[in-house]
Amino acid sequence: MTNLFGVQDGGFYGDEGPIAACATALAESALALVRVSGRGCVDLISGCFSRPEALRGAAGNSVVYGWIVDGGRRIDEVLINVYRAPKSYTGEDGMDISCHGGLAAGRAVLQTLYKHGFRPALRGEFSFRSFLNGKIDLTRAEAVLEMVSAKSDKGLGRAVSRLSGVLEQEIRQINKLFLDSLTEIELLLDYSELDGVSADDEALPGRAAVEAALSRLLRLERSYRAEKLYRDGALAVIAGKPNAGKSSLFNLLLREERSIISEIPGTTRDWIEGWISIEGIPVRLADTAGLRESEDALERLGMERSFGLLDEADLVILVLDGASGGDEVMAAAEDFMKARKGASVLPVWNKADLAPPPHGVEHFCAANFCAANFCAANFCAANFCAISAKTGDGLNLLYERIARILEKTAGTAAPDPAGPALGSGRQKTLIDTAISCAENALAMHDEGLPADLIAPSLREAVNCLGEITGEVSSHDILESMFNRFCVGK
Ligand SMILES: Nc1nc2c(ncn2[C@@H]2O[C@H](COP(=O)(O)OP(=O)(O)OP(=O)(O)O)[C@@H](O)[C@H]2O)c(=O)[nH]1
Ligand SMILES: [Mg+2]
Repeated sequence: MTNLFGVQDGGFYGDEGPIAACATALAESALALVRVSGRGCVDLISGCFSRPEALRGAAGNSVVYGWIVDGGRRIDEVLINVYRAPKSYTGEDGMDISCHGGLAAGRAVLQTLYKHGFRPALRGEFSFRSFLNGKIDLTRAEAVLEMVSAKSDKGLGRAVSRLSGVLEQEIRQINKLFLDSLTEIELLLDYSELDGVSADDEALPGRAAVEAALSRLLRLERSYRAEKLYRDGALAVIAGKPNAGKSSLFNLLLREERSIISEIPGTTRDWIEGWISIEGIPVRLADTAGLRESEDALERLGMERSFGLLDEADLVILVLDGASGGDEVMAAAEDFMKARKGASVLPVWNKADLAPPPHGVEHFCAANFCAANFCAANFCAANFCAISAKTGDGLNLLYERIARILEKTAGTAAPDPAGPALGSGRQKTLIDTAISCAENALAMHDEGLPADLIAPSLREAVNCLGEITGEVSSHDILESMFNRFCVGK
């Protein structure tokens, strides 16, 4: 049979043949889950199951106990969840086989299934079948992918919102606005033909609908930066002079003794990094070598690497040694800000347990630095944050400041978590094109062009939105998308 991609073979996306894969990691664990789906899968498993009749007679959404067997040999003691089409993830008959965890058991069960007529599932093939059978649209399929790779609670929450169809509904509603406008244009054109009225004399039918669609598209487009921040995270680099307490702060934020801390200046050479979550934002945090004039070749190499990271940083956490005195701290901050103009910098007054910052340090900062006219955008917006990396005092304020600056840099302040938002670069590209189409249509109308010349732009917008949900999609786009899933999903 020819499958969806025109291939005369069972082993490709789009056929309905029986497939099997391990849905959990093949590693030491209590349980492993082997998932199967496709035409005839219940009969095939019955051929290697200790209680074939119980399995064949099992209703959908029921559990059957028994052994996977190969000839006379027992392979594993399992529980099988049976699903009957269309009430399953894929929309086909399917089963989830709970077997013993670990490398050997899952593999042995899979090998037995392959011997009995299953083929290994391709990446994302279960989700692909779910899409083909109309169980999920493409935005929901992408949300599945996001859930698997979510790094924080907020990232997960947003993926769940897309999985529940919030984005899909918004896209369909916007699409309807374009379609309403197109219907009105077509009516006008038909009417013009009949009555000899020129279409160019008329106002653009459904202009208000196109304007409403455009404003909703622009809202979606803006949502993407926030989504990217919560999904992919940001790079925050801890920098400052040697001995300022950078590694102490790094360890404190990471909650583990990862970096070496010592009173000897120049302790950290190579940069070290780890992931943390700050108010739901995944943050890749890096500790770097202290910045100073040095003759030591290794230390200089370390500093060069620090500079490389600073160039990439979304935020620099500039650690200043409060114990060195107010003038010294301000001079160090000023030097850094001058050297890194335009960077997003959060100055941190460390060692506040030894030397608390002067009263009203925020005002102090504004007075000194804005007047100096080099830090208006970043520095004063952030202000000093006083902490002690030794006692942990001031940490909550630091978390809050980091989150606000990252949100500000991403151009989003606390986006509505329940509202529709884009979740992938693919969706963003298509939304951008739909926006251009809507803008073109309105501009053409402003120039007085007739409705029949404007209609193609609106049709293109409709196509873009259809591609987002998957109503309009070429096979290679689908294949490349589902290829990014893990096997078993
Ligand atoms: N009292 C006090 N001591 C601190 C604080 N933060 C760091 N220290 C001490 O300052 C010294 C230097 O700390 P590190 O964290 O190694 O400093 P660093 O900036 O990473 O130094 P380099 O890696 O050499 O660039 C250590 O002796 C720390 O215990 C603080 O908030 N209070
Ligand atoms: Mg260090």
